[in-house]
Amino acid sequence: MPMQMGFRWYGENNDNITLSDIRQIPGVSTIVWALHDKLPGEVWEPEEIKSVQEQIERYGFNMDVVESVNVHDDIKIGLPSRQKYIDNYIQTIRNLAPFGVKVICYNFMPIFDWTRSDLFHPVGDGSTALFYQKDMIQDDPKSMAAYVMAFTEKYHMSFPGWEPERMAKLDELFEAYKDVTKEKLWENLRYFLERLMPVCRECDIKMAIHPDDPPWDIFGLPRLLVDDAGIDRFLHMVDDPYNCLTLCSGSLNANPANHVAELVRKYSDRIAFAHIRNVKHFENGDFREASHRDADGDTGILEILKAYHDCGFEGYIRPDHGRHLWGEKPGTVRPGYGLYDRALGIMYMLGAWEMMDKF
Ligand code: DNO
Repeated sequence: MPMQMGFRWYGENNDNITLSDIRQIPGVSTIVWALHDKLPGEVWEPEEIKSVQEQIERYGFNMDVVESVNVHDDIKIGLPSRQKYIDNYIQTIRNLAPFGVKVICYNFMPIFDWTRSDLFHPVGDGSTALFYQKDMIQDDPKSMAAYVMAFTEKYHMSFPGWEPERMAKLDELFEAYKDVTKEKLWENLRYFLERLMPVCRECDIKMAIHPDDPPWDIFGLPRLLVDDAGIDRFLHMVDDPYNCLTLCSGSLNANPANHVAELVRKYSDRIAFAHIRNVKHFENGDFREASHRDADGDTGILEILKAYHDCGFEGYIRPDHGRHLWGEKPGTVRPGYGLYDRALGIMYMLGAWEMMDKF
């Protein structure tokens, strides 16, 4: 079986892109989906999942990949109340299984998910892209959160991991995380996964952790999945074929010292889901997201695709963030998740892949 191409979709009334739009991109078989109105820790109910299934299957897609079932902070912090949230997570896994879900993408980043300082940064050719200005993301989490929340309010869209309900309690969250050292966070991750693994085996669902984006500590909060050593530790810590990776090339490559193609070759048997994103580095440590074409960034997209191909990768893959093109602007598009650049990315990836298949 070849690798399976996916496209992230935020759901009906939550995404300007429709399933009918996605249907017109050649080669897509999987909708990468989630119940975006669920807060971390809530159970996903079968009837809620079923209504998404009806929408997705009507267009001939499968719903094999969920991105994400987010993890409640109490699990990451290691509070006694984590037991309830782990039970809820397990119930969600059980509820997803009958719908054919095979992979759950999630992350274990404290407080914030992916972090950027500019969501619509001019690229120079008329398009815009996500941008990270290193000196703006040092010691002022509140202004960072205020920037994202202002966007959220103005355009009536919330981002997973940046739920307004959580951001409103930022002081409390920082206080709750204050004793969570890197080692404690590792321990809490291990505790969580060890409880999930028997259920994952029973349900045939892989847990695929997303690396930390960017791959370094921010605002004094520890981050774990940042490099080869972190990935190696993670996979050995819970050495189970259902404990897998979402290998996100762009997240990892924001640190130019990470060599993603080598990581693919080393860990291919534990990669359930591949995110392909290109990144352009600047000398001062800033970075901007780029088109998928190899030459447009510094991530080594072709080398990474070659590594997946050589390893006989049969998992799921999706274009990750793209630029905003052809009239896509704040209010009409989710930052990083426009239609056009991701569709171009798919064609680029499929072109490279089919060339390797045939010749
Ligand atoms: C950003 C995404 C992440 C990812 C989560 C997975 O666009 O790659 O937000 O979905 O970290 O839990």
